[in-house]
Amino acid sequence: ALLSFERKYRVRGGTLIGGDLFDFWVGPFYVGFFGVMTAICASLGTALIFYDASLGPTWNPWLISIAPPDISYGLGLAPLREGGFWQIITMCAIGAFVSWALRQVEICRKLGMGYHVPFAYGFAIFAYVSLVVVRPWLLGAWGFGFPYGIFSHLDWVSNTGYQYLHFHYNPAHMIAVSFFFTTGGALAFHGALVLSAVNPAPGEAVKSPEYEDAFFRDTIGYSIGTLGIHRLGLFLALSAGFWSAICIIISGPLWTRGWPEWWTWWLNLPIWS
Ligand code: BCL
Ligand code: UQ2
Repeated sequence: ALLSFERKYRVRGGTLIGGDLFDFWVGPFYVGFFGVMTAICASLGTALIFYDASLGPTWNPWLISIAPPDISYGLGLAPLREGGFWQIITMCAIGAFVSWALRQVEICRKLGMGYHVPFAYGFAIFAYVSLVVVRPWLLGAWGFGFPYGIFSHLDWVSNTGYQYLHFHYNPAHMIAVSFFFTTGGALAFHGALVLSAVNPAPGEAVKSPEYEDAFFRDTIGYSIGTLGIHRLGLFLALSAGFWSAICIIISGPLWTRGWPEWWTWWLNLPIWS
C-alpha cells in the first residue's frame, strides 16, 4: 500500500540513465534502469548458482560450492564446468551490486539527499571486488578468488590465512579488525545512550540531547555530540571495510612471506638491533 506520506516523495526525474522509461514504482519499490539491471543480474546469477549446484555432488546447503577456475587458466576464460560458472556468476554479482548502488544514487537524487548511503555501500563492493577481481588480477589468475559456498569459503579464508603463517600479524588486518571492534563498541554506546534518554523512569519526560551530552561529559569529560557520533560511526564502519580490502590485496601482490616476518623491519630498527 502507498503510505500517506509516500506520495509527496514520489517525484519524477533524478534518473542517471533511461529518462522517464523506468521511472516508476512497483508497490513500495522504486524501479529505475538500475532496478531492472539489478533484477536481471541477481536472477541470472542465482539461477546459475542453482544450475551449477545441480551438476555438483550435493544439495547439502553447507557443502554446495562453486569454485573459481584452476590457477593454470590464468586470467583467461575457463570452460563452464571448470570455473566458467564462477566467472559468470562473479560478473553477475558485480553487475547486481553496482546496479544496486546506482539505484541508490538515483533515489538520493530524487529526494535531494546526500550520497552517503551509496558511498558507504561502495566500500562493501570494493571489499568484494578486491577479493575476486583486484587480487586475482594482480596475482595473475582468477583461481585466487574465493569459492562460493558456505564451508568452502571458510576453508579458503583459513588456507589463505595460513599461507601467510599467521594472518593476525598482517598490519592492515590488525587495523581492519580494530575498526570492526570499535564500530561495534561505538554502536553499542550510541544505542544504549539514545535508549537511556528516551526511556526515563515511569512518569518522567523523555530526556533531550543535552542530557546525552551531560552523561558523557560527567563520565569521561567529553561528548562527541549527536551529529558527531553518526559521523564517527560512519568513519569507523567504512574504515573497517576499507582496511579489510587493503589487508587482502597486499597479501601476495605486496608481501609473499609470512606476515610475522614483515615485522622484522621493527625488530631491525637501529635503536635496538
Ligand atoms: Mg580475518 C578477512 C576479521 C582471524 C584470514 N578478517 C577478514 C575481514 C575482517 C576479518 C577484517 C573480513 C571482513 C570483510 O572483509 O568485510 N579475522 C577477523 C577477525 C579475526 C580474524 C575479527 C579473529 O581472529 C578474531 N583471519 C583470521 C585468522 C586468519 C584470517 C587469523 C585465518 C586463519 N581474514 C583472513 C583472510 C581474510 C580475512 C584470508 C580476508 O580475505 C578477509 C578480508 O579482509 O576480505 C576483504 C568486507 C565485506 C565484504 C567483502 C562483503 C561484501 C558484500 C557485498 C558487496 C554485498 C553482498 C550482498 C549479498 C550477497 C546479498 C544477500 C541478500 C540477502 C540475503 C538479502
Ligand atoms: C555522544 C553523543 C551521542 C552518542 C554517544 C556519545 C550526545 C546521541 C555514544 C559518546 C561518544 C564518544 C565520547 C566518542 C567515543 C569514541 C569512540 C572511538 C567509541 O557524545 O552525543 O549522541 O550516541
